[in-house]
Amino acid sequence: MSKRGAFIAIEGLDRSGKSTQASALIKRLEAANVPCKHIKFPDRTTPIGKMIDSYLQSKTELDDHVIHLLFSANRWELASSIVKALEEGTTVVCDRYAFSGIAFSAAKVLPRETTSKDGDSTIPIPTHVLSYEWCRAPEISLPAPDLTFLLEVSPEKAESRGGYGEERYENKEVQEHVRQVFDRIGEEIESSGVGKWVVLDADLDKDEVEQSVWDEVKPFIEHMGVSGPVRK
Ligand code: T5A
Ligand code: NA
Repeated sequence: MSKRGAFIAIEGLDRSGKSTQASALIKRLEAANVPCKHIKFPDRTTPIGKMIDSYLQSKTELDDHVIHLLFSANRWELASSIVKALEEGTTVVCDRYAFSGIAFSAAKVLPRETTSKDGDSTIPIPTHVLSYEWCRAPEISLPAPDLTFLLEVSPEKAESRGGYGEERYENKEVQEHVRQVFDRIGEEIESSGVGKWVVLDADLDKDEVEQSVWDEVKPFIEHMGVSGPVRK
């Protein structure tokens, strides 16, 4: 049986350079004659994607449960084509995936924080709108990445990069909550053994990050290869 393609996801906070790195990785794979395909979520071109786009630009309001399910449905629209490509031997590079879906939704907190009294100081307790488990449920059984990069960017660097702040989740508080959920997801992936989770410092120059990505991907594709069925 011929080798299947690798499923590689690039995740991270807003403006961490995911799209830049996904494109760079595709170029490197093409140069190495590895059959590959570049996909991105949200895919704003489908009817569901258009609803997501309108929500992200704050042109429409949607219940938090509804937008979460739309993001997930947007992935399910492409799920069978991802499996098909992998089985045909094509490596798929995915710019954001289910981990963004879980992290951004589970990070949502009510604007009014509950407080608890500790001596003289009041400690804010964030009240989450959607539970982690609820956010994870619709993502179960989607094809699972073999390798996921989490690009870590500092708030200062993210803000200095073009266009930051134009869309709904692009503010410091949301991003900090998202960072915490990404850490939890990374721990779960590492302990489950399904797929590899690699955290990279995305404050560095584009070229340095690109090299770090390639240093992980190259041996993965050449030596370890990807065997067995697509994992879910
Ligand atoms: N979302 C997404 C959910 O809530 N649920 C979901 O299920 C999914 C999939 C839009 C929002 O949707 C949320 C998360 C998001 O808030 P998106 O369409 O992926 O998601 O967002 P984009 O705006 O396309 O992408 P980002 O803002 O996340 O940016 P990227 O892709 O991380 O960054 P990139 O590569 O476009 O770079 C941004 C700028 O920085 C420069 C680039 O040249 C560019 O100008 N740059 C660097 N500069 C210096 N040093 C580096 N290392 C650099 N890397 C990039
Ligand atoms: Na992007």
